Amino acid sequence: MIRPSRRQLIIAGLGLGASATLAACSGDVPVTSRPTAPFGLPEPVPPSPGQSVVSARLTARPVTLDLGGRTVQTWAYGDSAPGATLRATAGDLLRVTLDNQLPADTTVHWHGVRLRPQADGVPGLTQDPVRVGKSFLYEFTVPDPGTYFFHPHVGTQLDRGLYAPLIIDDPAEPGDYDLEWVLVLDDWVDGTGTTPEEVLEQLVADGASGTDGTDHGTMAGMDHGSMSAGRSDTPWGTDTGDVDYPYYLINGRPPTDPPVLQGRAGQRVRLRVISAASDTIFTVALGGHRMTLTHTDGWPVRPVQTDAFYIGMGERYDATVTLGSGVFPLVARPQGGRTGGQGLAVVRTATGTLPPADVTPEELDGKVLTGSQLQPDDAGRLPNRGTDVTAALRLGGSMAPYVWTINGAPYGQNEALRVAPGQRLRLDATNMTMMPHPLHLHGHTFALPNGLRKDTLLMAPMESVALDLDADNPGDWMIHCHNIYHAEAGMMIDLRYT
Ligand SMILES: [Cu+2]
Repeated sequence: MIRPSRRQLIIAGLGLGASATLAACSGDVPVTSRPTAPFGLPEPVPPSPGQSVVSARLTARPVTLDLGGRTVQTWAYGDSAPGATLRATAGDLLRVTLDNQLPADTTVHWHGVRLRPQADGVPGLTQDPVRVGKSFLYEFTVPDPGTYFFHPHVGTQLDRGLYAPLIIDDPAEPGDYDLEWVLVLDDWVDGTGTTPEEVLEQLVADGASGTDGTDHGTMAGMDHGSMSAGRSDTPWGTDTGDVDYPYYLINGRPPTDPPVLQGRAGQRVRLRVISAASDTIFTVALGGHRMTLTHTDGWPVRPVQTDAFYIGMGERYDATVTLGSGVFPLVARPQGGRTGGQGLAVVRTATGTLPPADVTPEELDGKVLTGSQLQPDDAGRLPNRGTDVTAALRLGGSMAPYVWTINGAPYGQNEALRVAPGQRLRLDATNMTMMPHPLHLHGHTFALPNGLRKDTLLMAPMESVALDLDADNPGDWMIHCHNIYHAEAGMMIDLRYT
């Protein structure tokens, strides 16, 4: 399962040596443990005058899923992965009861939403874990329209089937499209002879033994032949992930049994593309079409046409397309030398045969955009003002030992970043490794140097970028890599208000 031919990562930070050696000597799993303060129940939130309330119930439970003829045991919200889409309008109050029917503690994190900290779903930081058989009420106002999703913030649970879209409609939305398709991308391993927890244990064990990853065999019986690893000129380097997944899914379906999206030629479609992947960067393209990117992470951008775009773990992109006549592959091609094929959905506006599972739309070799190349719409910019305080954010780590760090130490050993209410904080973020990392910020957005706001930014190997955030949401928050294995192996840090 772990990739057979991987090699060492570069440790560029001198400060890394200490913690890495520590973990190697102790032989401990370098997964961080958080203090367990008793948080009790969050204060109830009465709706403000005129505020609409959207209530929902979310049952996290073990399920059996059919991946195109192969059944897997996993955990999901409700009966399916992704779970049912939760939908509200900007300004609404959400009241979502999580019913934990899993055999493990869990929480829900509302990824990208600028919500009150009590609802952010980080056990030990914002709430107690929701115990087996218990429930928890998440109450929060959703201030910003956009494409979001939710998932647990416990261990590697995200890499099971525990995720679902959260769509926040814009009351001022011009609605200049006929159809809307929500597409959730995922890399899948759970129930194929291993679990995400075992994958992490294996990564840690391989790292501790100093060996390169070993191929633990069996690739789930799918053979897509030797698909090209993709372009050689991507910004992400050759080493983009740690796990060679047997399946890549779109809306829970494998490419041998893809979801079919029905439309009519000439219709305008809004695509809302969400990456629920744990360890995979995808290139997304729709054969026979150019897409116009309109939003990333919920924020509007100056519309730009492209053949394809990259999407990292936790990122979201909205695009519009005008449908042609025929049957078209929508492909999510994993970056790096993955063997498990690709994600596929089929767009159908006329009769015709389905594309093969390993179809390669020529758009994959065309213009491919990434988030940092987009220009913000003026409505989405942070107001112009100076920086009050600056902090470094250095991403480091290695495969052997399997320890990932921020500011020279894994989570629990690194020092929280601090900010006072009302300050503008500049994060001088540097990726000191040869892997890309999707950097995710809770409860806020960060603005790139061009003003574009995002909550999840894919940082290329050795990339540096200045990220500004306005400290307008007091509480205790996290900044972390959204590669779930990196996060669990330490690539997280707290952001605390003073
Ligand atoms: Cu990472």
